[in-house]
Amino acid sequence: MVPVAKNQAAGQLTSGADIAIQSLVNHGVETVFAYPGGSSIPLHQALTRFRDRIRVVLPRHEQGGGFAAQGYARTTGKVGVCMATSGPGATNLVTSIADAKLDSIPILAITGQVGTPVIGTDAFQETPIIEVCRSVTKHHYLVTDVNDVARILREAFYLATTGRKGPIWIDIPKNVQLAQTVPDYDAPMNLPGYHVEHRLAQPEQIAQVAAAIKRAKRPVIYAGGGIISGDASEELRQLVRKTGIPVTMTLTGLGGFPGDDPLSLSMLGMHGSVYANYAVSEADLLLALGVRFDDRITGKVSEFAKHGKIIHIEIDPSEINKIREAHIPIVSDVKYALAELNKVVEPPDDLGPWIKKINAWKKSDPFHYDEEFEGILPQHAIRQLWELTKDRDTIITTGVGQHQMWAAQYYKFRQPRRWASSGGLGTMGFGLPSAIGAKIAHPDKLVIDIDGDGSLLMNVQELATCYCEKVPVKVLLLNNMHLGMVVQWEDRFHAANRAHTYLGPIDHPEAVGRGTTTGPDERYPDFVSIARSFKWRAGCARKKSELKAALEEMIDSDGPYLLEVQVPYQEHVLPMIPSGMTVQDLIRE
Ligand SMILES: Cc1ncc(C[n+]2csc(CCOP(=O)(O)OP(=O)(O)O)c2C)c(N)n1
Ligand SMILES: [Mg+2]
Repeated sequence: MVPVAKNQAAGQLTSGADIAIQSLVNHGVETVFAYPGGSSIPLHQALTRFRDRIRVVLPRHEQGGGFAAQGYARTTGKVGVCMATSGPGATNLVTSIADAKLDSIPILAITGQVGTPVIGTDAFQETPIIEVCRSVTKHHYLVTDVNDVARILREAFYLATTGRKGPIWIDIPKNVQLAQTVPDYDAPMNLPGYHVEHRLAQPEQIAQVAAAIKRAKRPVIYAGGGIISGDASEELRQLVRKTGIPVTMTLTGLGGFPGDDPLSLSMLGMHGSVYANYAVSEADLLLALGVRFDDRITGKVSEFAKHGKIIHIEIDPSEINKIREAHIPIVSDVKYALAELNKVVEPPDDLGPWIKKINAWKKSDPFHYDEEFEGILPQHAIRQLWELTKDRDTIITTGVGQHQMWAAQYYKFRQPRRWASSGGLGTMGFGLPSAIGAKIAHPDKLVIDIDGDGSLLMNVQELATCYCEKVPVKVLLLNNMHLGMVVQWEDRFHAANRAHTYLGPIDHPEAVGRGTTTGPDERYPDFVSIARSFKWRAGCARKKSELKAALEEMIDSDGPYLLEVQVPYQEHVLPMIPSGMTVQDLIRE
């Protein structure tokens, strides 16, 4: 039974807007990231009637609201809710929804729409947003009847959180928000063809997997975001305890298994560890768990794990055999499948030689950088941050670029849901707003956005949200004054020809690749002044000797704090397997 809220007596005529917000309350929503406008005013008015149960956070850009909802969802597993008005408000949300789709993050986007009588007339602030978002959502609704609001909200939460999770978009015209009806919050769902409850591994499949593990000589687990979103981290740990099989993780799978465990092979793929890529390439059995064989993982697909038998456990049947054919394909909830497997699995007969080989690779080819470098290298800054925070419950978010890859390499996550980073879409601007959502969900945890200068600038307006909404996140800004990741590709594949990747004034020599030093002394823009004008505390570290104290000051500060660390732009993220290539083409230096 859904409890009837105190401001809605049973059987009472209620507006569509109030029904929508009551439905959020009924589904346990405590925070909504919402930016208002003409078409969503009734929804916002309704939100004020639920002040005691829902906190409304006003982002400074709808994309920021969408990413804040994602930070909330990624670090809790619950549905993140964002809201915007029609037209530009709705289109500003699109990127964050597309981002959630590719990483299977449960998000609910609610938008106001122009009234149904004028839909299709190019009315003021009309965009056919359901047409726009059709292919970047798991499902979407244009609500045309107030009697559908409660049912659709119910379906939306069910769809977002079951099977392969993902974003749902509900577009509610203003007249539907204002229309009244007697709501039925228990109205039956109407989802023909959606039967995720059947996706469970069968006993004979589990037996096949157990037999394959028993026979394996060189097994590797390739664990993805599905381990996190399927809450299967504990089952994965148990499987490793029982079998001794080493684990490599995708970007979105980090924390699914402890990054500093001796059996962790760290990240796999383009910027993954040498040893993870070697291990997968030589494996005779690859256990692919909650993964989708993304091209940043596989490189040249025909060469990927080509000596091994592949077991693919995945909840979305459309991922099975999509990129790489599996010898044992299993459509299942991964938590269930691993729990069943753990009941019967036995360790392979002798993993000794395999583990020895892996340990030799780990020793000869660890992640490394020039520790003697006199300035601050970004890798060094992240390793220091890890040293200083590893024993605290810390959540890390990132922008997209080199700093993101170094964060994935050098910050060792021990627990799931402590890492929020845009994997599939790779969206710059993700770091700061997602940190806001994470901090609101976890006020007691330390939340740090490790960001790049290009990425931070893309949603820099969210500095205001942090200050005004009292959300004390930290930003560790690795400022190289360049779009570092693109610079790296220019250096490697385009003879270092700079093509609009310098973020300073165009008359600087760096703009055409003629800078000789580690970059201009005076950084542009002045991020410390920017942060301070948003009433953040801020500091800057240029010298290696200043770094530790500067990080400590950031970590220990009570309010929002931005630490700019000035780093050179010449550094490359290594190792690197160039796009579409193989482990034989791996670049080390
Ligand atoms: C919205 C968006 N636009 C463009 C890109 C392409 N891109 C990927 S990484 C990158 C550079 C990022 O620069 P910065 O945030 O400073 O990080 P750095 O690589 O310097 O650490 C760019 C432009 C992107 N990923 N997202
Ligand atoms: Mg940069």
